[in-house]
Amino acid sequence: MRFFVPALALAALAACSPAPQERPSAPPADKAAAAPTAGITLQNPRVRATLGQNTATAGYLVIANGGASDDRLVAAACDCAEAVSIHTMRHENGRMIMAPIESLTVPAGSSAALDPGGDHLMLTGLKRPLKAGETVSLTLTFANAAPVEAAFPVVADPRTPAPHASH
Ligand SMILES: [Cu+2]
Repeated sequence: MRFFVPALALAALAACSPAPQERPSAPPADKAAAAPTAGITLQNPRVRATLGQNTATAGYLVIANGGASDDRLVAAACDCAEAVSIHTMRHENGRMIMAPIESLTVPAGSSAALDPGGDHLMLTGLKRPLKAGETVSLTLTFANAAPVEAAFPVVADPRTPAPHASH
C-alpha cells in the first residue's frame, strides 16, 4: 500500500507541472508603468585599438532595453570613420566569417551583447589610427528610441573579463 503513495505524488506533480508555463504574459502593472522612462542604455562600450596601418576596427558594448517593446539598432556613426556598420559572425564553409546585418534586435526588458567573436560594430575607413587610452564618440540610431551618443574607450583587448575577474 505504501508504494502507491509516491506514485500518486508523482501523478499529482505531473498534473501540476504545466501550470507555471501557463502564467507568462501579463507583466506586473508597476513594471509596465516604469517601462517608458527606462529606454535604451549602453553598457561597457569599447573599441579595439588599431593594429599597424589597419583602417578598420571593431566596437563592442551591451545595449540594454528597459522599455516595454523590442527595439532595433539600425545604424551607427563615428566622426573617426567613414562608415560604421553592424556585423554578425556566421559559419560559412566551416569557417566563421563577418557579415553585415541590417539591424540588431534589442529585446524588451533584455539586452543585446556585442562581443568579440559575435555581433559587433565595424568601423571602416578610419581617418587616423586609434590608440589605447583615447576615446571616440559613436552615435547609435534605433528604430524606436532616440539616437544615443556615447564615448567608447579605445582598448588593446576588448574581450569581456571573465565573470570571476570582476570580483
Ligand atoms: Cu566586422
